[in-house]
Amino acid sequence: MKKQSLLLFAMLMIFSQAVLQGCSESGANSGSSAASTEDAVQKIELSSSLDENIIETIRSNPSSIADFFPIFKNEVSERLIIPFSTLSEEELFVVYCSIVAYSFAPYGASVAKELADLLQESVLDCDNYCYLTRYLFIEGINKNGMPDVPFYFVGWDCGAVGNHAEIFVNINNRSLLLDPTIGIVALSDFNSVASGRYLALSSILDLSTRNELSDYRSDIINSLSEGLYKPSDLLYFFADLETYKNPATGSAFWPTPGATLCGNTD
Ligand SMILES: [Ca+2]
Repeated sequence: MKKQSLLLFAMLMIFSQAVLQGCSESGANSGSSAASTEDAVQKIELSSSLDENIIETIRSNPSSIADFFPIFKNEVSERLIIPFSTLSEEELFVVYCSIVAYSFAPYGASVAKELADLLQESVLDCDNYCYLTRYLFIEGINKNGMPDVPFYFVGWDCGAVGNHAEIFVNINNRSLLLDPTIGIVALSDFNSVASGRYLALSSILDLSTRNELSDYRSDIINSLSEGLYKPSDLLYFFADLETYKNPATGSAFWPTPGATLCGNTD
């Protein structure tokens, strides 16, 4: 009996990790309007601030992200238009950390959670990009003296964007959505996204540099702009990195609509 209980516990933990770490595209919309709606998204092709030597320097010395931030600021500041041209220094730094995390590795299955492991991964997926964004931000502010700000790690499942992780950051009463898996940022808050409010395409900034996941990127942009996220898509909402990395229970026990109603946890 004891062995059976242990086996069941082990299976639940493995299953819950799979749910937490997954980034399925299966639930994504195949909206044909996505290609046309992307035209209004602010798209900036970054080059100098994501130079390969810079990324490798940050990989070997993460706190150096603070030193390279001015290059990013110079590259985007003249090109951003309303509303992104109003981003503060702190908001721009959060955006920079998310796009550096995006730049570290292409998309693929990963279970890494610690900074040293994340830095060496050859591929990353949604939750790992979120961990890395937070780590890089902490490394950066410890060096440049910027204030810490709340990061909210949000997981969705079974809805418009499938199994996916994103970050909401609140700075001076304004919220940014960071999606380092696909290299986009949106000026929106959790309640607006979760309740399916329409979002102006001009409030979405595309800083992606890879062609991978282009259909999924279009699906997420379409889901944000058309208000296709639903409260019942919520799988998790973690307010700190450590709890996000090591939840008190496996996802099969989470009292959220995404965990309770989604077929993944049956
Ligand atoms: Ca993962």
